[in-house]
Amino acid sequence: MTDEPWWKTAVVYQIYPRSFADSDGDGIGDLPGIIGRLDYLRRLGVDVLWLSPVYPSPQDDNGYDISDYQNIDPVFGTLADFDALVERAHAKGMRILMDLVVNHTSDEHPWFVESRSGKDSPKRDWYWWRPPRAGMTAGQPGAEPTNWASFFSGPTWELDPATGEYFLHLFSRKQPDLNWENPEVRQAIYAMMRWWLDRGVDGFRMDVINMISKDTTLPDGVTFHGGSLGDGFPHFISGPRNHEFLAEMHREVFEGRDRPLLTVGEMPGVTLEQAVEFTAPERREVDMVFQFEHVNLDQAGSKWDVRPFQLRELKASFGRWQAGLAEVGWNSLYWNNHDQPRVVSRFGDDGAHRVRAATMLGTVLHLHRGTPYVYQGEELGMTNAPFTSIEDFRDIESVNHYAEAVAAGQEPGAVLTALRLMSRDNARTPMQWDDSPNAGFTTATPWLAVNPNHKEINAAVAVADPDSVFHHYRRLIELRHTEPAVAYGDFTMLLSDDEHVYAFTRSYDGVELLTLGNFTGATRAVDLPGWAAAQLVIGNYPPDEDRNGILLRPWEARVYRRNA
Ligand code: TEU
Repeated sequence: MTDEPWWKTAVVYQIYPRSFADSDGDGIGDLPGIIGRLDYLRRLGVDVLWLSPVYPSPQDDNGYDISDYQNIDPVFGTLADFDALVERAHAKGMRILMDLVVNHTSDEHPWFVESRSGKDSPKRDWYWWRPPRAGMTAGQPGAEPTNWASFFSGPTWELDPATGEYFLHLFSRKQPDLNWENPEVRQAIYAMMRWWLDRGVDGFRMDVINMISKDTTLPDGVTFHGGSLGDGFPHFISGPRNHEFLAEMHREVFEGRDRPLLTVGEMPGVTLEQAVEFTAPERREVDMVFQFEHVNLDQAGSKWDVRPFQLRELKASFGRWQAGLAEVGWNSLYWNNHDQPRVVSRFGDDGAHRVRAATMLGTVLHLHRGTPYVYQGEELGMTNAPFTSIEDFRDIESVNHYAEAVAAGQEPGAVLTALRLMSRDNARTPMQWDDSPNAGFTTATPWLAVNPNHKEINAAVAVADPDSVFHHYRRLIELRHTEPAVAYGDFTMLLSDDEHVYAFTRSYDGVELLTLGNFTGATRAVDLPGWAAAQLVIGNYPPDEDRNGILLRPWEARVYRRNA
């Protein structure tokens, strides 16, 4: 298997720098804070560290609004700190992945400042400027060039009164979309990417990289519930030149570099068929994509319309992606990131069975075929936060949604209930290092409150306890490194109609692995003859003496191994 890419046996750990470790007592995490925790990460055994954005930014969307692509925001440190982080991480055998946010910049980026300075600015065409809708005047309700709704509430167009034109922003009005149709834009981005690779980074996680090619005719979208805003998705997701742009980026940035690198495209709304194309090795676009199907299963319409999650649907979704990317391409595997609520609260049990549920979820995910991503705190079984009022939230998406929904007449209590379940701030509460007042994250007041459960749930306690979520994740990562069937094995879903138990096999080179996960708090019998006597390679309970059948205890996970 020596000709397989290195990332097929790798596990990535995502750091949200703002919430990871604060070294200078300003309540916000920083690069020296990360350096101070590298030994913890090495102990966990991860191969790659992906940093959410640390570039200079007005922080309207916590750094996903970048005002300088080639520097570090002072709140996180300096370029020297960054170089030190790369050097120390490399010395400890871990690679560094940068977040690449090039669908949009900050409105404070010099490119946009220049672009908005006038209609004849040489950079005018670097962004999407359009006059008001035909027959309407600038500023009139509905005069926006399209009816698209932005991700963070309201329309995707903002009027610039000085020139009477609108600019496009799929996210906040402080995140204007770059115009990838313009080759100068693309070349500027590629040059910046080469600069980071020359500096020693090992690849990029590419933010919403399937939104960079829009339908240039900018059609209206179908309106939502008879409202005035419409769905722009079909017009900017995986658009006509998306493949061309990524192949060009590959040629301009990655080709000919002999170091092992990694590219992962974050792609909301990507279909399996598209993912095959984006990740087919001979097309040279990206190594793997983040898809969203499994994290949309508990949503009825918008993300705030939460509905109960069905295990059968989760299995059907993962099963389809496993099969679809079996021959060509590769999966990313994740439960969590900085945009998703905590998985143990979402698909597990964050009460009495928290440790078993977290370890079961980790086992099921890590035994799939693909590259697993661990989001900071997931390896501790960190939970959603007990937000009590809108003042507790910081995320622009949550804050804007609350204001818009309440203004539209929704009951504030109901809006808060949905935010408590789905807000991105659930993932962003500070990392829980110990049981001290601010969880060892900071000596100051943290930018977002620490979860009070850090008294029980924290890294110090977990590292000292061999049965903790931490050590279970460590063993899962080690298993991927040592058991080729975990990395390369063929995947077969079993018991696809079972509503309670997740079951599948992996097989490779005469070895077969069976993974079982009980997604309930009740005991469940599993009827899979021939397995009870196989070798148990990992589990989250003490081994069961009964070798005649398999009876899974609440939230139990087991991985068996046998020769095929
Ligand atoms: O997110 C892209 C994205 O579409 C979602 O994950 C988004 O957070 C969610 O749909 C909102 O409901 C990426 C980043 O991960 C996210 O943090 C940024 O806010 C966004 O792009 C803009 O850069």
